[in-house]
Amino acid sequence: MLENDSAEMGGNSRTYLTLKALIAIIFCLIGLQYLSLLQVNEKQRRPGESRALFYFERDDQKQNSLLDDISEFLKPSVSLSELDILPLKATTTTEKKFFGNGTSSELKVCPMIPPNLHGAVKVQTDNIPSMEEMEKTYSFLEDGGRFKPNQCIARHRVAIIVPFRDREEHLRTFLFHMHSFLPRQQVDYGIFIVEQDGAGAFNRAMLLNVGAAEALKSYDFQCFIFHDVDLLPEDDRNLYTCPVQPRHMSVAINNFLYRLPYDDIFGGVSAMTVDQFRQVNGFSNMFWGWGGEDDDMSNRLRQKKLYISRYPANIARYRMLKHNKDKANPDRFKYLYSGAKRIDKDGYNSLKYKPVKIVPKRLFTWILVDLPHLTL
Ligand code: BGN
Repeated sequence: MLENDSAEMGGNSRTYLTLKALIAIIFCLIGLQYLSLLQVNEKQRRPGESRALFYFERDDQKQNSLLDDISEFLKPSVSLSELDILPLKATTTTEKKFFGNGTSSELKVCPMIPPNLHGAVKVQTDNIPSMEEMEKTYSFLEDGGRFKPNQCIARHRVAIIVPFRDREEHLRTFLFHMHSFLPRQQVDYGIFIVEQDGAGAFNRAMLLNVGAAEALKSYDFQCFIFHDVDLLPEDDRNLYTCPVQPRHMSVAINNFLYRLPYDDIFGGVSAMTVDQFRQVNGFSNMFWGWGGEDDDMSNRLRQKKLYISRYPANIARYRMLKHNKDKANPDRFKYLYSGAKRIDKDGYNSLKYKPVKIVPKRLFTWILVDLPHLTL
């Protein structure tokens, strides 16, 4: 009996010891995992390695936004003064507005957070009205696809520049969406459709340079949003405002399973102030055919110590319209690798183009342009 008891006690203490050992091992493993996670984050944050001002935790696609002009509702810990990034020039905090009947009223600067946002919005891609019907629907626009809020003075004057050719249906879908989406954001905006004339290789970057130049001739814009015609924002908290640092806006696209393809991407939809655009000498004019021009801009930004910022991926979501793949430019690698040497002589300062038509229509300014092949 005693023997049995002590054998049982021996068995119990062995089980107890094994249990303790197991618990110790589990704690060690958790510790190691924690340390390795710390290292990964440290690696991701090492200066120069990832220039973006947020990083993805790749597993769950959660992203930490470290700095941006994100509104209070996106990043509640930021103080209002930090957010007030581009107040209108010094004294214009109020403005007198005159009405037809002889009365007038004082306008205040719009609130930092537009009051009538919807969050996720419907993206309509079929049964899009004709241009004529849309002109009636959006009769509140001024020529050139221009809009200004009438309740308050907009904080941001934004030129939306869209490179374009042969995609009439996409254009209608884009305009239909954007002119219902943007007014709620209370920005002072205009849409510039820059169409490349002829059937030669498409030069997206050069069209963006042309759009920037023409937009600035027409109005005192503070920033540009470079926008592909086939991308439609899905959430109106994705504010089309002027950024503190260049902002890559099309973070999460349905076609890429709502994941950022790589950290330095700057294509699709991106925002820069006029000053940032000038600092990097605009886009290179050398990229004929698909691909690389946006990566070249990303390199230019890094070279001039500007940093790509992004809104969180649950807000900066886009739907891509269906289209055939364009022919990739076989020279893009060559120009990409030699880009750093060309930044000061290839870009906005060397831009040449022949405007064929510049027409301020109701829904957009149409810029039809002939692009010459420039040599350095
Ligand atoms: C990249 C393209 C970008 C494009 C993205 C997303 C190049 C350069 C060679 C490395 N870059 O591959 O221009 O925006 O895909 O489609 O092709």
